[in-house]
Formats: sequence, structure tokens, C-alpha cells
Amino acid sequence: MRIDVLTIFPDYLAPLELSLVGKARQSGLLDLAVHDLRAWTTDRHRTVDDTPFGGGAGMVMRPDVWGTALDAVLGDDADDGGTVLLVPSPAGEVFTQRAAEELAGARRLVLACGRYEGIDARVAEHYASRPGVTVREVSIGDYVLNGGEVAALVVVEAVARLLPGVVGNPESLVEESHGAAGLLEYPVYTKPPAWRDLPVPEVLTSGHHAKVTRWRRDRALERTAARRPDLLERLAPEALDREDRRV
Ligand code: 6GU
Repeated sequence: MRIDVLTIFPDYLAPLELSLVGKARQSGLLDLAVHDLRAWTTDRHRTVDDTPFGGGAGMVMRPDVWGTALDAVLGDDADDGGTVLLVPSPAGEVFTQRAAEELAGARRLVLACGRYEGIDARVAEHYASRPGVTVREVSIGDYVLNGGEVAALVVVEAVARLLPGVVGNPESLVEESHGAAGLLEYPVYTKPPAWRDLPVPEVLTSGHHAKVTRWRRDRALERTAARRPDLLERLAPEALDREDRRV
């Protein structure tokens, strides 16, 4: 997959050189470039923003600068399709594991990180009508950040770990929170078996595989009911078995 990130703070994206995403880039599984939006400004002050039409506080990012930058980064290649233009915004659709799975199937992602009060709305409108490009405005949760950069880090990491070969053991993708089961993950334990008067739940050291599986399922259901009842309500009825309904 090819990913381009456009931002006025390229250094904000430095963590993408580390850990799993960094390794995916080094091994060629992920082709990722970060671009400084100001490279496409033409004035002496390298201006990217201006005051909002209609008045109000803050500044809005100019569509002309974004248009020049996105045209250059998208190139003719976008016409081939499979390009998703992601615009991080607190006003976007909520970014979920399902969205990450969808995006992992794209050929190219381009992330346009806005600052200030956001990007002139005509930018998203314009590229939505460009053949081969799908525009998605995404929010990473119900709180406000100073710009789209942290959200871009979140999206890139969530998508990159789903690409074939990026996560060493693909089985670790199966049993996780927000995974296929639609439940939060069960609690996990490792050595030592007793720590500060806290023992590891006995069933986990019993060697009884079926009992371990049932215990984990019960804890996942319990946690989800306590912390994210909305997830339980969204489960299809057939996703719960007869044993589940006791919890
Ligand atoms: Cl994507 N951007 C900003 N500025 N704030 C956010 C966000 C994005 N998602 C949640 N809050």
C-alpha cells in the first residue's frame, strides 16, 4: 500500500519511523511519504490559512494551496482508482476497526491534515467528484485535537497492522478488542503467578482448554457490558450462545 500524509508539521509524523509501521516501511510492505504542505505555497510568508467568510473565530486553510498540493501528490495515478483521500476532522464519521479494515483494502491512502478551524469545505467537495478518488472525513473520537496529525498517526497505525505480513502472528489480529467477536478483549496475565498478593485466576493455570475458553468469553462479555454496553446492543442475536446469555 502507498500512503501520503500532507501536513504543515511533518515532524509530528516522526513516530511513523518506529516500531511496527517503521519496520513495514523498511521491508517494503508499506510505501509511506510525509509532505510539508508549505512546499506548495507561493508567497513569501508561505501562507496556508486565511480568515473565515461569514466571520467567526480562528482561521481556515485555503483551498488553493491544498488543491495544488493534492493534485501533485495524487498525480495521474489516482485515475486508476482505489485511492482514498482521508480528511481527519472532529466533524467526520467516527473511525472504527471496520473502517480500518475497509481502508486496508485500498491501493492508496492520502491523508490531508488540517489545522486551525479546518480546511475550506470545497476541497473535500472537489476531490469527491474526481474519478478514482473516494473522500472520507474521519474523526478518531468525541474530543477536540489541535489538528489532524495525531488522528493521521492513529489511522495509519490501525490500517498498517492489518496489511498482510505487517503483524508477525496474524492470529493476534483475531482475538482482540473490536475484532470479529464484536466484544472487548478479555484480561490477560503472565508470570509471575503471584504478584503483590494478586494471584493469576486459577483456571488459566489449570491446563483445561475448554474451561479457559469459556472463562475468557465470560470476562469479555462482562467487560463489554460494564464498559461498552453500546457494543453489546449492536451484536447480532446469533453472536451470543446459550451460555453467553447467563453472564
Ligand atoms: Cl480527526 N481532528 C481534530 N482536530 N480533532 C479531532 C479529530 C480529528 N478526531 C477527534 N478529534
